[in-house]
Amino acid sequence: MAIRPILTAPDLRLKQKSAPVEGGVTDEHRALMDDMLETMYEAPGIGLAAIQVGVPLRIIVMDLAREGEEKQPRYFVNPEILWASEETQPYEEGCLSVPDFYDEVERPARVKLRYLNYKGEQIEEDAEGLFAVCIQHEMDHLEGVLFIDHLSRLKRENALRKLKKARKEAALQA
Ligand code: K2U
Ligand code: ZN
Repeated sequence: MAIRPILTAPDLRLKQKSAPVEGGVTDEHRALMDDMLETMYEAPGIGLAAIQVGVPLRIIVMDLAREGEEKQPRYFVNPEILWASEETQPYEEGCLSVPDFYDEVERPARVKLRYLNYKGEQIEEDAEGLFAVCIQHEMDHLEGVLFIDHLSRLKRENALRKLKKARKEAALQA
């Protein structure tokens, strides 16, 4: 397993639409998911999409276990939302690709998912609460959408300006 670099905005690769995994889940995909999970734990985060480590495939990993709880890794290949509730819920989101910026995003409170798991088996599952928030946040990544794209233009431009300033200062100190 290996920790991979996480792309940060405004890297244009994050705006790509990721391609479906064709022909089933292979050992190569599983090795990628193992690396993604190790990268996510180290960040730390609770979810990660393959595009965030530069791989434009429809693959997501997640672990919603709390601090001190046993790890509960989850794997989602070619995830689809079959149904979403009209009821929405706000959540203060962050993103490993938009560091140090948090803001409230409104999303459907409950969704019905269909995806392939680590073994390549087809699963249908209902999600609510933080699971619903996280899977929708990660599925946005598969469409090239960041959570700041759901905010006002002023808030989005403010976030990107802060990121560009931080990147310039880091380059000067390197
Ligand atoms: O996509 C990512 O960058 C992973 C996010 C997932 C996430 C975003 C918003 C809401 C829930 C999950 C990172 O895990 S951001 C860090 C984080 C950690 C705990 C709770 C919320 C966000
Ligand atoms: Zn994110």
